[in-house]
Amino acid sequence: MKLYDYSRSPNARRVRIFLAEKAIEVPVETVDLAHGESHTPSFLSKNPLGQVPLLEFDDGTYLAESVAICRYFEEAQPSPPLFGTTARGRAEVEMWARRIELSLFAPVLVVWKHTDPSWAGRLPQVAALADMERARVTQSLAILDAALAQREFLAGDRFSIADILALCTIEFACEAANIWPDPKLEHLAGWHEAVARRPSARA
Ligand SMILES: N[C@@H](CCC(=O)N[C@@H](CS)C(=O)NCC(=O)O)C(=O)O
Repeated sequence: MKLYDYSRSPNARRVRIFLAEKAIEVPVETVDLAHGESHTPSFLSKNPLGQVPLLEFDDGTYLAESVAICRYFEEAQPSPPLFGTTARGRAEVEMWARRIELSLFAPVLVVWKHTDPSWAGRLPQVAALADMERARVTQSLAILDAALAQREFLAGDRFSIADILALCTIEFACEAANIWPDPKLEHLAGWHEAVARRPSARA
């Protein structure tokens, strides 16, 4: 088994943190996204989307999509559980994971692509679109803060993949899109401090 990875990829980091939480070690091969290595014919034959993370199995087959890769490891090694433990708990994790993907990560990506100089030659950057999506990010962060006023972790009293997705997204938003959570969101700040202190967050 092998994990195709790139250190600066927020999606690949999700898998690295997930594996660290479960203390699973998988050999890693770095794909240098900055130099287009995910778009070589060789890599595209593994993942036609040209993206990491990508998991290679020993039989020569592949699994893409960060959450699907995490799901595979959850089933292969259920402990500690990171996708919830009860019918309601699993559904809560799914709800928050969807919200992070669609209402936080997606707009962060738009802001990044429409403001970062590295994208300038690749698409027509639209400042108004970036502003609109930045407002969506602000709204989503406030929703997370309100949720975290009620509980220790996003989906309840247990750390889950929803927290991993939120952590990777928020730190990517700061580093890549220059969006910093308002310090007045004190529940979000407290949660961030706690999850960033977990050893897995260094992954
Ligand atoms: N939905 C995919 C997204 C994967 C993705 O967008 N990966 C980025 C790095 S964060 C990538 O490989 N980009 C290279 C490219 O698209 O050329 C997942 O969750 O794994």
